Amino acid sequence: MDKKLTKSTIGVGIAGTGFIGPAHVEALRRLGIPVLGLAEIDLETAQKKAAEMGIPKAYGSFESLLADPNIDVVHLATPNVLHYPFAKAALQANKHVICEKPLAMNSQESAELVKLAAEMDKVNVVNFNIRMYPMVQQARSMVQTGEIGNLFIIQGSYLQDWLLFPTDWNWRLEPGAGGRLRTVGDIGSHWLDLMTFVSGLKIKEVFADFKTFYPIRKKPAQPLETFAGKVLQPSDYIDQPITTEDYATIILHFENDVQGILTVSQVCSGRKNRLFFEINGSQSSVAWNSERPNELWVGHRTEPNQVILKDPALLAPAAREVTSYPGGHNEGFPDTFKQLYQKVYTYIFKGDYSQKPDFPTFADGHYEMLVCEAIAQSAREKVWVTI
Ligand code: SOE
Repeated sequence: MDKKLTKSTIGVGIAGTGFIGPAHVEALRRLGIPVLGLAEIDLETAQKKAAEMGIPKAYGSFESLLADPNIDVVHLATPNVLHYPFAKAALQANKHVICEKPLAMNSQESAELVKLAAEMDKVNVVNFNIRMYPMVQQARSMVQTGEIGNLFIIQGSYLQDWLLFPTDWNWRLEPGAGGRLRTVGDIGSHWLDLMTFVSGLKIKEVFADFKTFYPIRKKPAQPLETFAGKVLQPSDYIDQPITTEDYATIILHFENDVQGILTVSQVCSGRKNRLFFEINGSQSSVAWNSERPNELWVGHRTEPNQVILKDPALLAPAAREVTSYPGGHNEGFPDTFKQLYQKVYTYIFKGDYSQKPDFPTFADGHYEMLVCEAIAQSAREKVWVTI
């Protein structure tokens, strides 16, 4: 019989210590959930990272982390190519899994993970953290209560600039590590997940147009961590052909005849990490920008527009639930991880996995893979593709 999991008995392990792994660890600690062990590509790296992060156990391989009977939950924050094999092995080893997006390299793999998680009765999560911003939850509540009216248009963008220069390099540029889709898979997946979450509508069909502005980039001799290329001097580079997209615009047809349009890019100078959406309905509009996450714009036709500032006293119950601080005390990116794991671990500790989860699961990750594959096919064949 499985042991009863509580904050004092649970064993959490993590694989991946780049840009995002430490965000997982920090959020868990803020919730009073200790991280027991860390796996890296070899024991020396694991011991160094574990010492830096104050994690008691270091494993020189993912297999040795899984072999530890004290590990109950595994967080996967590795390059994308490892998500599927690691999630599969973790489920087979009877562990709960919290995986970074995208869940897998293709929809065959993600479908298999959905099935396996159900068979093993394990909690399965895809780290779509952006759902957990209070003002995102507020927008969703406003859609649900009818304040926006019948939805007409869902529009927006996700723009970054950290791959603007041909000397900018990261594993995400290489299809073997990051997948055949880059900008769409890396950041478009967040926007697409968010819009199906906020609107409650699935995407029926897509038409996509891609551009790779740099068909050749300069790859540094040394491996780099995400965003780190910005501070390096351009020296010792090798030419590397690029097949993944720097930019995409995608026309979307949602259920209920709702029209959508999304632009994603990693080469927009000045846009650091800006996810923007605007939803226009028959009553009003709502818009949000992740670089100003504590504000929600509400647009009206017959009265002045509003900007709602994050203040739990003024928010809908679902938004209040993911808010930790009073009005005027800003919450941001790291807080979304904390709020997501608060929901996930509450669910794990309750122990009844037949209940509907209130967080993104492998089923959501699989749906995202299907949407992304349709987008890739549309860009390739220049046709509308049905999901
Ligand atoms: C890099 O583009 C990246 O770190 C994504 O992988 C994340 O999901 C997003 O949070 C920020 O940018």
